[in-house]
Amino acid sequence: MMENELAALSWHDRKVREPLKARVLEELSSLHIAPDIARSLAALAPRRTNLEDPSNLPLALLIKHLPVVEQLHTVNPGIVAVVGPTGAGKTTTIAKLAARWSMRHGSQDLAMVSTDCYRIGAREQLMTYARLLGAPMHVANDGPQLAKVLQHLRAKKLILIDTAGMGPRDRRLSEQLAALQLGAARAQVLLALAALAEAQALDEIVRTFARVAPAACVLTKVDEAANLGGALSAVVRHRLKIAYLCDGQRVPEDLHSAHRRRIWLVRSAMQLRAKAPPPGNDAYLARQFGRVHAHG
Ligand SMILES: Nc1nc2c(ncn2[C@@H]2O[C@H](COP(=O)(O)OP(=O)(O)OP(=O)(O)O)[C@@H](O)[C@H]2O)c(=O)[nH]1
Ligand SMILES: [Mg+2]
Repeated sequence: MMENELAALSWHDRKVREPLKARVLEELSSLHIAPDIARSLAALAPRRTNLEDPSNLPLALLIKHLPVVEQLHTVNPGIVAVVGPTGAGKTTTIAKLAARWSMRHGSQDLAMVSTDCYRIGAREQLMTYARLLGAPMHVANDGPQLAKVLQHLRAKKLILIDTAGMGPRDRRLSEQLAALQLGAARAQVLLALAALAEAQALDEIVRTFARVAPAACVLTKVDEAANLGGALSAVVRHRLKIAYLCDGQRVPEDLHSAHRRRIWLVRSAMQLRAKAPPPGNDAYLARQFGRVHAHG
């Protein structure tokens, strides 16, 4: 009890002495941003601000430090593999990327590969999109087969590899990631992260898939998330750049460049706050941020 009271006192003191930083902590917490990320962003807050409206500072900091891929108009040519947990939107993202590409360049230089030999219907799903776009679709069951398929497709400018969805604790994941490393070492890996997943789950996913060194992530299901704090915290914590945002099932309309949409993303996080009650009442803030101050 005494500890709580001390934390409350120290949080109150902090609000008086460092109003801007306290404001950042308060505002970011209300967006469900994790305390460690709120703290590290608050540390970057100036003592004074020349912003016309200082209440914009927390969001300005978040927008500034949100890792996004900057030079992205559409997909870069090459080999792109999309990995991630089950149902994160990998195949749909591949369909969106493929459709975007073929709208710009036609489908003659495009191919798709499925390495999903686990889920019934997974290949058919990709095949349906490939047929619609008039692009070839190949399958590969392991690393050597994947290498062979990619060799066969070497003249193509964009090859999109769809992988089987597996959670971070799935024993087969290691096997699948090894096959990808062996068969498609040159592939740029995109990690599909569903924004609606829980903060801790997202964190575990990012840590597990770091093994295949994702170049960036695709934040999917932004339209379905109750709050965006978990997803935003995970990408900032792991400095994982967001390449694309997906906010619906439509192919390809619901795929957007994250760089162009970063302000929109932070605004969406704010709008969601109106719907979901924030955790940031004074007792919560004192517990999270009071003691840090008390310890210096
Ligand atoms: N609302 C919404 N739904 C999406 C989005 N992206 C994908 N979906 C839907 O989510 C479901 C799963 O998408 P898939 O693309 O099959 O996911 P996956 O990661 O390939 O799934 P597995 O291969 O089974 O691991 C489908 O119904 C998609 O239409 C999105 O951004 N928003
Ligand atoms: Mg799939």
